[in-house]
Amino acid sequence: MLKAILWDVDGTLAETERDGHLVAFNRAFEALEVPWRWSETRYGELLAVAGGRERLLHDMERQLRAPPDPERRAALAEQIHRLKNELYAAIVSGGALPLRPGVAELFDDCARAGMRMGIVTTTSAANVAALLGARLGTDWRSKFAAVVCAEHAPRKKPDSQAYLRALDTLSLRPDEALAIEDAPAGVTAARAAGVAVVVVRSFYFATAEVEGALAVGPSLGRAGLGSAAGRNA
Ligand code: XBP
Repeated sequence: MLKAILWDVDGTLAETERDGHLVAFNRAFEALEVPWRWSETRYGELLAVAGGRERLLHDMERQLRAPPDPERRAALAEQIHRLKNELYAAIVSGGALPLRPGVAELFDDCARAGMRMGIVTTTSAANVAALLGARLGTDWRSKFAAVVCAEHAPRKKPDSQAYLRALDTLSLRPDEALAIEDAPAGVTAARAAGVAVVVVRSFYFATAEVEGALAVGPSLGRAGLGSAAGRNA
């Protein structure tokens, strides 16, 4: 029996990657006079690496103008990432990132039905608080029975750690939860924890190959009904 919905954050609740993190990364590069920018396309490639700081370090391996010394690179990645998160918080608190279609409705349906909800993400607790505080108000945390972020599960998706942690917090068996994800790494993470997954395609993973999902659809909105499992449409 289904007892909880486990929500991924970035790309699933809102288009945070394209409209939030990418914009904030480029603003941070500019503010810190870092001599490169990320295009929408390049950021899409970099999303194969989970975690903003890890993504920066990965990109620096091919940036000719990145510091050659590993320690200086790590320090620069740290500095950019910290500022990126401040700028991201400013973007979301400014109201620029609406929830995707159907998300608020499903939050309400779950509340009415007494269905518990959890957040399972590889982004930081501060980024989750910024987004959900802006969209749901200051008592957003009370709507979720578990909130698992990068700080609680440092082994990022596709590792199953965040999902296992959420199941543990909720005292649930994997077959009592359903994950909602947008990215293949998230699907792998949920499946590795034994949790079934529904995929709502986001901007960056619109055509990505997805394996093992229960259903794949364009959004949770009523106008766009999901396809049956395996069709990947
Ligand atoms: C998405 C991520 C994150 C964000 C950026 O996580 O991989 O790294 O892109 O956030 P999820 P940080 O899909 O699990 O929500 O800069 O805090 O890593």
